Amino acid sequence: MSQQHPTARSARIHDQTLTRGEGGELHQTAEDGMDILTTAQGTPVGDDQNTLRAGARGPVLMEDQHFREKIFHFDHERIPERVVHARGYGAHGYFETYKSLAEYTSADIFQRAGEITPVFVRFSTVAGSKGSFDLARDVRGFAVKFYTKEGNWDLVANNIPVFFIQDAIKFPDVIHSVKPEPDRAFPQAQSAHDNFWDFISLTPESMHMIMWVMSDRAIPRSFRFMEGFGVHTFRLLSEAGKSTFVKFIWKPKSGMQSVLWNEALKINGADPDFHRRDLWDAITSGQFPEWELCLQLFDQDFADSFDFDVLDPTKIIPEEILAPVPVGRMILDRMPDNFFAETEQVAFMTQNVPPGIGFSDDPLLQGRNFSYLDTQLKRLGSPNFTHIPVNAPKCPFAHFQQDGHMAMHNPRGRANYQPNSWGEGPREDPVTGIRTYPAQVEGPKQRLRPESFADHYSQARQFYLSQTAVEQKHISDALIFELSKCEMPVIRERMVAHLLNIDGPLAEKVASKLGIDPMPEPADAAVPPRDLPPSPALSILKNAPASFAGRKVGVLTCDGADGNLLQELRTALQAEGAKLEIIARKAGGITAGNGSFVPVTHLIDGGPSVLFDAVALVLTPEGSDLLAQEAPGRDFVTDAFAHCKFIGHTPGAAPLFQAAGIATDADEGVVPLETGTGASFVVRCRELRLWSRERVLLP
Ligand code: HDD
Repeated sequence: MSQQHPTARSARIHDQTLTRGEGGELHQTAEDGMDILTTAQGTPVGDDQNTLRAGARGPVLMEDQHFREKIFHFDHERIPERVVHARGYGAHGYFETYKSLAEYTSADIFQRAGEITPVFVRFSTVAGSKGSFDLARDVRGFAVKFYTKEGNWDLVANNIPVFFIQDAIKFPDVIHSVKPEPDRAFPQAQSAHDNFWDFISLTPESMHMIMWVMSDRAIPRSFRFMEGFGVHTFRLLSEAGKSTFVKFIWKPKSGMQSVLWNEALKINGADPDFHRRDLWDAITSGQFPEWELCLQLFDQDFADSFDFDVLDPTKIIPEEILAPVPVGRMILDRMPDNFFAETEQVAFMTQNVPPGIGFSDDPLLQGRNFSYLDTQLKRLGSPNFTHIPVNAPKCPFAHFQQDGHMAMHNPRGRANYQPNSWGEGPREDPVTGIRTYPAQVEGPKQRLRPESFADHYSQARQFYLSQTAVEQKHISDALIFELSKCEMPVIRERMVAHLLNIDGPLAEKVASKLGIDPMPEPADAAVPPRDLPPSPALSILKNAPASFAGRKVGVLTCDGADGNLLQELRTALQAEGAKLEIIARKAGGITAGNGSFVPVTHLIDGGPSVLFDAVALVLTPEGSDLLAQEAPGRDFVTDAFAHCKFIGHTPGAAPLFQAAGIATDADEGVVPLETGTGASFVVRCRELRLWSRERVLLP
C-alpha cells in the first residue's frame, strides 16, 4: 500500500511555467500564479510533506537533500538575543527638520528647514528576554537610526533621562543584578528581587534613577505616549568650529500616559504583546505616532555655573532652567515587512554620529562607545552586519573593508588600499569628514569618581517632590511592592536608609508597610541632600494631554442594545482620533435594538477593561443580567472603576453594576449614557483618569 499523499500543491509542480519578471529574472510559477516552492538553491520541490524513505515504512535516506537543507536551516535560525533590551519592536518613519541649526552644527540633517530623513526606531524593555511581556516595570529603550546623507546617526535613548550608574565599568553589574538570578533563573523581566535591590542599595548613585523607575514612567500605556532622552551631554560642532553642548529629548505629540501597576499585571496576562499590538494597530490604521525632537543647548559657561556636572549621567538639567527647543519632528508610518530582518537585526551604536555631532567626556557614554560595536559582532555573527539592509547607510558609501563572513559589498577593481597608484577607490576628505572638537585633555592616569559626581540625593528628592500626590503614591506603592519581594531584611533596611535622604515621609511610609521598626539611620551621604526647586516638567499628570486622540474605548454590549448610541460613540471617537472596540458574550457580532449588525472585537473573556483607556456599558437589562453572573463581566466593571477609568453606562447596565458592587452614580467618572450623549462622553474621557478615586491618603 502506498504511503505517499501528494498534496494538491506538490502535484502542481508539473504545471509549472518559467516566466521572466520586469528585471528579466526567472520566476518559477505554478499554473495558479503562485511561486513554486524551491530549495534555497532554487531547485523546485515536488513533495514537501514526506521525507525520502527506503521502502514505505523504512528509514529516511541521507540522500534527501531537500529535507537535509530544510532542517539544517531551521536548526540554525536563532541568533543570540540582545544582552539587554532583548524584547523590542520597531517601525520605519521619517524625521523632518524644522529650521537650520547651522549656527550650532555642521551636521547635514540640521542644515535645511523641511529636510526629510528616513528613520528606523526600535522600542524595547531592558531586563526581560525576547519572549517576555510588554508591561514589565522597566526602563524603555527608544533607539532611533537616522539615515542621514552623511551616514547613519544612532540616537540610542531611553524613556528616562538618567541612568543607574555613572561609569560604564558598572554596567555588567547592574544588568546582572536585574536579570534572573543565576542559580534559579528567575524572576523574569522583574526588578522585584533580592539581587537587584542588593546592588541598588549598595550603589547610592542609582537613587535618582530609582525614583524614575519606581514612577509611572516605567509602566507606559504605549510606546506612543513616552518621552525619549539621549541621557548624556553630547557636543555639537559648527562649520566654524564653535562647540555647543546638547541634550536630546523626544516629546510625544499625543502626550504622556501610563497605566497603574495593578493594571499592568493584568494586561500582561490578557495581552503580553500590548505595546507591540498598540504600535502595529496605530501604524497600520494610519494613526501615525509623532514626536518632536527638542534640544537643550548650552555652552561651557552654563556648564560651569550649573549645580551639577553635565558629564554625570545620573543628573538632568531641569526644563525650567533650560528650555528644550523643538528642532524637528519624527513620524512613524510603516511597519517592517519582516520582524527578524529589520527589528531583530537592526544594530544601534552610540558611536554612529555624523560630522558636526560629537561626544562629551561622560564616562558612561565613552564606555557605551566601546560596547555597542562588540555586541553587534556577537549577535549578528559577522563584521559585515552593516551589509544587512536595515543597517546599511542610505547615502553613498565607499571604503576598503572587504571579505569576512557573508560579505555582500566587496570593493571592485584592483586597488583595495589607499593611497594607491591605480587611480581607483575612495579618498579621505578632511573638509567633509568626521571632525573632533580639539578639547584640551590632561591629567594623571587614575581610577576615580570626580567630586562633582558625588551628590546622589538632591535630584532624586527633586523628582519625588515634583510629582502630584497620586504619582507620589504610585512611587511609594512601587517601592513597597518591590522591596516586599526581597527576602533579606538588610536590603530593605538599606533602601529605607537611602529613602530617608530623599524624603522623610516617603521613607516612613515604605518602612511602615514593610514592618521596619525601628527606623534605620539615614545612609551616609557624600554630599548632604539639598532642596532644589520642584520641576513640574517631571510629572506626567501635570503635563496631561488635552485630547483623547490615540486612545481606545472598550464598549461592552449585547443583542438588543442601543444601536444609535453605539454608532454615536463610534463617530465621536473617530472624530477625536480615537478608537472603539466592541466586547460581548459572543464572538462574531450582535444585533442591536435598531436592527443593525455590530461586529464584535473581543469575547468578554478575552477583552478585559484593562485593555482600554475608558469603557462604556451599552446593555439591555437581560444582557446585563447574564454578564453579572460571570466573573469576567463583573471584573470588567470593578477593574475599570479601580483603575480610575471613565465608565459610561446605559440604564440597562444596572444589574451588572449591582453585581460588581459599584453604584451607578458612584462618582462623576461613572457617566449615564443614552442616545444623544455619546459625544459628550468622549469629551469627558479626555481627562483620561478620574484620579480623585485613588485613595492617596490610605495608610
Ligand atoms: Fe545600552 C542596547 C540604551 C547604557 C551597552 N542600550 C541598548 C538599547 C538601548 C540602549 C535603547 C537597545 C538598542 C536596540 O533597540 O537595539 N544604554 C542605553 C542608554 C544607556 C545605556 C540610554 C545609558 C544612558 N548600554 C549602556 C551601557 C552599556 C550599554 C553603559 C555598556 C557599557 N546597550 C549596550 C549593549 C546593547 C545595548 C550591550 C545590547 C544590544 C545592543 O547594544 O545592540 O551594547
